[in-house]
Amino acid sequence: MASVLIALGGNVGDVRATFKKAIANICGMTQGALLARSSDYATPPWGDEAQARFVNACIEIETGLDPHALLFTLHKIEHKFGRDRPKETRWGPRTLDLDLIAYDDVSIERPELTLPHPRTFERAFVLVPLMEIVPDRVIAGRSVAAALVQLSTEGIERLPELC
Ligand code: A4P
Ligand code: MG
Repeated sequence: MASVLIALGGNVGDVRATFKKAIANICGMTQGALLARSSDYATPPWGDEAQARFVNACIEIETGLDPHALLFTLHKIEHKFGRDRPKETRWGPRTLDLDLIAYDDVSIERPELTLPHPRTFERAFVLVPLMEIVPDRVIAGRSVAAALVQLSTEGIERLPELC
């Protein structure tokens, strides 16, 4: 079984409700166990700043699926929750984005799957939720905590738990 970190993001629709259902689907469709789930965070848009704020969260799961099968499953779940890739712009608005951040210590460099996710260390909206669940996890030679101190967390707000 592998320990996998997945980042969730979205800024279209009821994103927090989508996350709840998407996480249940991730566990069901990967036969995975949910080891940890961060809070949800409201975050300023990164990349393309002329769009609504995002909600972001991270989870850690344990799964027997290999990395490519796992990514394929995540894409199916994105689609199920309204993601329409052909109509999107890069870094633009979306209902649900599921990024594979790390899969054990596996390293892959292919366009369809790069592990660890190459933009992890540029993104406070990924590192802040990771800090809550796996602060000591080492990704590409750096701990989450050490990577986070290099970034501004301005505008990132932890959201209260949903009832
Ligand atoms: N791909 C390669 N490696 C991976 C991996 N480790 N995990 C490939 C997931 N996908 C991977 O993905 C494009 C292609 O990358 C896929 O076909 C997959 O095979 P995508 O999710 O459609 O790409 P993207 O969204 O255009 O780009 P990227 O760099 O993944 O960015 P994001 O994070 O997905 O960008 N601001 C805030 N605050 N919060 C956000 O969540 N998200 C985005 C979207 C922009 N700004 C944001 C947020
Ligand atoms: Mg993505």
